[in-house]
Amino acid sequence: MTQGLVPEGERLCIGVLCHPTYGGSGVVATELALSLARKGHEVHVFSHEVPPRLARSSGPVEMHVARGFPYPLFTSTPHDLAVTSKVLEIHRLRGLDLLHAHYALPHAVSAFLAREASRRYREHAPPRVVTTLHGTDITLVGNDPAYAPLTEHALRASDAVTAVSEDLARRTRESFDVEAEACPIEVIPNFVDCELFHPGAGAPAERPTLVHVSNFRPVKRVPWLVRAFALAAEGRDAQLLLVGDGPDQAECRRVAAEGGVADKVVFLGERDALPGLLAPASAFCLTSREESFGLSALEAMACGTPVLATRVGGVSEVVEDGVSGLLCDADDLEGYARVLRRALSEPELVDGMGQAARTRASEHFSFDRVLPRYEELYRRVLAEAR
Ligand code: GMT
Repeated sequence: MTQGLVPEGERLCIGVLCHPTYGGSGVVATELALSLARKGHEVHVFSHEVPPRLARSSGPVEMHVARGFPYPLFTSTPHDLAVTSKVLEIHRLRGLDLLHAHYALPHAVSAFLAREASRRYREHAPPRVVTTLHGTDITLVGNDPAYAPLTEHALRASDAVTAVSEDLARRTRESFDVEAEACPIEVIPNFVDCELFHPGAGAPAERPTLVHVSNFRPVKRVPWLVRAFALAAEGRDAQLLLVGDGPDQAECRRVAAEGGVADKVVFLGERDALPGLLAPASAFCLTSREESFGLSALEAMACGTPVLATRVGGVSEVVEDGVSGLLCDADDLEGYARVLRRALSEPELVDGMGQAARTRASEHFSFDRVLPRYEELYRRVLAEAR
């Protein structure tokens, strides 16, 4: 076993497994894959669809879309098996040094299975497995009794595990027996492209504007945000832009109508042009019940837009209360409405916090700061196997 790192100049062959959604884990996986490829590594992305951020990029990664096929015996099509099988096929041809699984389920399991299955190939050493935990893969899905034993096994069997915040690492240790293992959970925060997400993007807003971006799942509590906005916007010229789509969208429309703000809440649906929507806003709103990090909040901060959020999970590791945004208890609807009112009526406060937000994003979470931490981890994990 070698101590230290695989040399910096060595070109690595990396497989990235991720969900092809607008959600943050797919964004982080895609941006990481693209930057590694731009640095000269051979990068293969595996998923059952092309992740949206990759679809609109001309970056030099190889995308492998692997889908199962419907068969009457299956209640649902097992795309995960097709993805795992594709990883094996590419490994045999190209010799993947490392598999980076984003979101524990099913990807850490797929990567583990691919690594074990590849042991019988003689052409290449089995790939090492790095798993990155993103949030609900631990807090809502992975720790559910339906999956917990397999999640725990996949974490223990990974050659390294990272979490996107200290809070998520702590919750993983609380939920699973992983601390005894040789590979402790390393915290590597999410990152943002501060050139793409920058202040001044987009046309100036015509009225005081709040913005929210998510997949409208119940954990995001977007109807709660609309309720607070209805309290805050009464008698004011203001609008709430809702970007994204998902199961709670219809409920949001109902709450907006009930609260008398249907004409002040704009449903934009899924959009790619985020900087132009985030930068002109007075503030970004995030009212989740659980949030391991809040990548969309970080993207807003990089645009110089302060964040008004509930104090949950790892959010306070990203947004400093009173400096780059304002935080509020998750069950305090009136308190959150007061925070919204301040953002809508105190432009100096918004400007100051917006500048602080941009500084925090670029000094702590820029691409250039975080990417080398993943590369160093890869080289360490590979050196351990040699
Ligand atoms: O759980 C989700 O909302 C999906 C997941 C994803 O795929 O985007 O989001 C999690 O990962 C993001 C990227 O690391 C984090 O920024 C989000 O905070 C996290 N979501 C939650 O913890 C609710």
